[in-house]
Amino acid sequence: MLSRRNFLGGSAVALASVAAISGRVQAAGIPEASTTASPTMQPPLPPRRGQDYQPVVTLNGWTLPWRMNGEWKEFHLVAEPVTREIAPGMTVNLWGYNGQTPGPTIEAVEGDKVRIFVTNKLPEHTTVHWHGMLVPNGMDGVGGLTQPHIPSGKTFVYEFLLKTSGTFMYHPHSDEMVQMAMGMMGMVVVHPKDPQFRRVDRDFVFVMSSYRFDPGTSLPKVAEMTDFNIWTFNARVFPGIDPLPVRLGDRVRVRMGNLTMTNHPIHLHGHHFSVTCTDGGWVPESAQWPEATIDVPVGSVRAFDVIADNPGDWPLHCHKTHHAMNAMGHDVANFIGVPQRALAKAVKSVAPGTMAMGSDGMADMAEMGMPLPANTLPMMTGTGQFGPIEMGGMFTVMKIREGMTPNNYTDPGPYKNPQGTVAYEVQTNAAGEPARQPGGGKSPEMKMPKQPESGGHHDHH
Ligand SMILES: [Cu+2]
Repeated sequence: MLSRRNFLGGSAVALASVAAISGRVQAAGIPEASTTASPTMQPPLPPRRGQDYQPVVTLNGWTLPWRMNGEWKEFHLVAEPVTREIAPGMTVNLWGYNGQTPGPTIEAVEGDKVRIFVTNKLPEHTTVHWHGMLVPNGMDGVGGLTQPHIPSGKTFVYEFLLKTSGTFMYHPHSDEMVQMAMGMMGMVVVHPKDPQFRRVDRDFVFVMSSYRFDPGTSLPKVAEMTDFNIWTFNARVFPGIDPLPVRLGDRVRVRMGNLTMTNHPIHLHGHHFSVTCTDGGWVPESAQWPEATIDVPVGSVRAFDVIADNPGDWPLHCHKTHHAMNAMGHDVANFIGVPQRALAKAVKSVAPGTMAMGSDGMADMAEMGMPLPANTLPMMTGTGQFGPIEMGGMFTVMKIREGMTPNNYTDPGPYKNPQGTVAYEVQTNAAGEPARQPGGGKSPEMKMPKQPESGGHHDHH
């Protein structure tokens, strides 16, 4: 069974007495903790040895390097305060692992024995829970219940055998409300032992998190339970979220964890896909059905597989409109249908904070006299090749292109639509009315079915 024999790099001497281990020797036995503070997507980490697999790419993130120690795959997580750029223009103070939040993706293979060192550099105790993973009870990371909390400044070790492949998450079960609201989370991807099982060409992963930042501040309100205003994929919002560059014809997997306090219906344009994996394991093919939107419940993982057979720039986003936008007040008055330029000006003079909607879009809020406080983001933003995109939050783009080289994840730029395949403007008549078929619109010839005088049911013939 799993033993601690290899804790000091396989030295049998170490067995003599645990008490004899000096801090220095113990430190030498701990793998170096890699760290990065960059929100730039790091290249996938291919397996150097052991079973072959297609490594995942973490949006605006990275995979934690490991080392082999005998038959153990060793990782080192460091829980610590971090800064995170949510998108250019907004940088916040959060907690995370190894230099950023979310923590690095932990990637391994079914059947691996993993040893994960966790060093706590937070100002309070913590633990790491391995969400969805089939571990011995004492490795489950529930502070007080399955282990003592890891005190500030201490290092604990988790050791377990990866019994099943799939997509999982990690987060504290220790002052959970505060620590998860502060961004303590990450993803675990366990590849199947059989490299051909459900193999894909590109494999993306991210975790969804939400925060309440009052505009102009850089610390989230950790006691907020419902009224969040920053909705993220991997602690980034559009247009700060990496696109998903894909080669035309690739089989693509997108693995999504949800550690926010509400569900997210994630929608991919231009394709149909199937959910192939949850945090409970692989979905049998006989149980899959085609979808264009998949709801990711709270505390769950959903992964879908899609054949990228439709070239273009396809949004991948949460379908709750307030999750595809950024901070700022949402309780703005609605004057849609009223000529707004003049009205907005007049109303704003007596009611500051009022803004026009439904006449000019939200792209030019600054022009409409809505100055942004420091360190926040426009509610709807981003620019595409045809103009403002007017989105924020949980929104990114799958960019499907012919002939992209495998393992190239650089942004290919805007899609060059073939001639004649873009929605276009038509000429209208002098009155400004679009041309309609004769009789259209007024429908004088159209007869409505006669309602029986007495009401009740319709008369069908
Ligand atoms: Cu959502």
